[in-house]
Amino acid sequence: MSQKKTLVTAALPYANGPVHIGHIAGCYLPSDIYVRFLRLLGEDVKFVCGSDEHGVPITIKARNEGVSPLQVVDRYHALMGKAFADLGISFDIYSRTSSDLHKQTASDFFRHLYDSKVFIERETEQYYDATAKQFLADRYIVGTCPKCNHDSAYGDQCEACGASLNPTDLINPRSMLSGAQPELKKTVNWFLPLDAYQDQLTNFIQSKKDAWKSNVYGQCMSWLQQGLQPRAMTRDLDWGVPVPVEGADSKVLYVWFDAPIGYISATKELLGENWRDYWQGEDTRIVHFIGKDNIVFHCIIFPAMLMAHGGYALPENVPANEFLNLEGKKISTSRNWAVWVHEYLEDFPGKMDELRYVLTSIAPETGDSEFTWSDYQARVNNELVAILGNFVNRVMVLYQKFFDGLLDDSLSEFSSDRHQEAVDQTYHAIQGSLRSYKFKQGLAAAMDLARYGNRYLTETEPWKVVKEDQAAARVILNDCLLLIAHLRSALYPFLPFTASKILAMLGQEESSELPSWNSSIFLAKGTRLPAPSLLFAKIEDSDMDLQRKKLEQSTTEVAGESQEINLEPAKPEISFEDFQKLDIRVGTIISAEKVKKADKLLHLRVDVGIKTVELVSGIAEHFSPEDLPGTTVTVLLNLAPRKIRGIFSEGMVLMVDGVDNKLRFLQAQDGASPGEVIS
Ligand code: B3M
Ligand code: ZN
Repeated sequence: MSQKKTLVTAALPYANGPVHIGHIAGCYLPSDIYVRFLRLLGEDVKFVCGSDEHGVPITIKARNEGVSPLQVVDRYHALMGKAFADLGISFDIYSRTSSDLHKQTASDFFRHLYDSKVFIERETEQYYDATAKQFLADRYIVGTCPKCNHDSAYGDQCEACGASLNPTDLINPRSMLSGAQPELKKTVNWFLPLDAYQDQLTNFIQSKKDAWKSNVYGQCMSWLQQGLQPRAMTRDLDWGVPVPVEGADSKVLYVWFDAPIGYISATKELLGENWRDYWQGEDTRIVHFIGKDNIVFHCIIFPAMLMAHGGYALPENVPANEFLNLEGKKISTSRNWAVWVHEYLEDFPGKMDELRYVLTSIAPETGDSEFTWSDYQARVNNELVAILGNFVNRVMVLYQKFFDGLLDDSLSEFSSDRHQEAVDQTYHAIQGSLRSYKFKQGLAAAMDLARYGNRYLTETEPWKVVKEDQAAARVILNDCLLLIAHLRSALYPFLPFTASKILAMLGQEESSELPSWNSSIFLAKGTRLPAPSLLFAKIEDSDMDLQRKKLEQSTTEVAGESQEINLEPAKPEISFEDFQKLDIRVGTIISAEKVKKADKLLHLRVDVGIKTVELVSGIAEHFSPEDLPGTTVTVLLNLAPRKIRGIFSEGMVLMVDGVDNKLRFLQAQDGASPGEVIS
């Protein structure tokens, strides 16, 4: 029988922002540990990933920045690939879904289902922007939330009350692209009849009841219990893989159709024709590492696509993690509340394993968890420095001091079985943990071997023994050297950089070979250990203060969670004549007072050169009246007067309505005098 093959995939991150520690803890670190471990065991494993370069998040980012989607994905693909590599995430390939090979693969896959009459062709009504001449993705439609009246809810969700919406639920919908009111227009799309696979999928998921994590299994069963519905696999968009059907010119594949096929394309790019062994062979196992928000796509929709196609293996496991929070808040790319991997590595050069260690120790394996800088510091100082680093360093220093760092005999076996038992026990525990996707537990088992070493040193006190009996001291320290050599193997999946430092400390050449797992450690007679150096350095309080400050200073607070669009949508076009109708002038506030029984309103008197006007302005929550006299402002003068709380307001003070929810006065650069005109 041929050896079992394993294909490990890690979720393809959207190429719309850099990689942060939440991504790493959720998906990339556990998959990397798993793969490194299988490689140690000599298994036939391939590890694929790449950038997810289609989908609306990319086009929104491009729009916000005023660049093309391709420019966005090129930038982030490079940045993400480098961050992963720098942190030792050892993909066999980091590919991308804008590659021709991928487009062809996804297109062929779709065409196969299309030709096999799998899809339902269905006409639906979708919002269309007649000004921008395109159909609108849900995220491109804003309007008033029917549940809470928030006036800029998105077509798929209201960020204010959290309601999940359909675009047609919105009151007074507007297009983000042109500001125009979108119209409903008929369009044809191709739907995958998930309901037709309901039984097959239920059997598949139920067969995983014991093997899969309970959060993953539970989520799948709840989807199945609600009853599956056909789901559109094409979209009326212009960024994505074109739909390979005649007449479908302005349509692309649904991003969640093409993205998982990205795993297949990446395998093809890596292996050529042999890709089939990992996807279609008898002896293959596929493991998808993902975050919890991707469960349904990997456990229901992608398997349904594979079933519909036929000939593919279904995933053996989908060990999804929960979310990592940061200093008490949800990590957010758009609010810049994140620790970015590339910035971490700039601020803490060489400390890759410190981050890997902490993120594995706190991985959100069974529930959401939290990263704080003080916890990071405590774990590095109290565990990596005080336990692991301390053991290795003590042994190296003593060996140098007593024996000049020279091995006078070859080492391969311990002086006592109890050490071998401790080592065997470590390997066994790590193996058991990692086979069942318990990475924290595996790392803890490896660290226990360092604890064992420390205890052994403390018990035997070779620094005392050496005074009476050199040979006996050497026996103790030789045992310690062997323990350290085993530690290198045991730690390798988790802390690969440390593993190679240890190798050098043992006087061994760095080789391209992997450490051995379980046995056959051999240190040759005559080996000279280099001068001792520290494995880890203490993290100072001042560094942590800097990081906390950096986080606070760089975040941009906006109302609502995880908003990808912070800006108001564009408004419909107006003519120059329309603009010329506005009488906008510089003014100076003369006096300001609160309007009685109105928390938000201030009564202002403003000198606008040609006269003094009375204005009622809704800025009381942002400014104290006593601070305002003398402030230069900009006033729209010819707005029809309105009576507000008994006061005639003769115009409007123009404000900048910041994404940070702050109001700022619009002021002329270098100052200006009352009455001067804005044109
Ligand atoms: N890009 C979602 C995400 O980054 C998506 C994963 C695709 S995996 C095929 O959260
Ligand atoms: Zn709402």
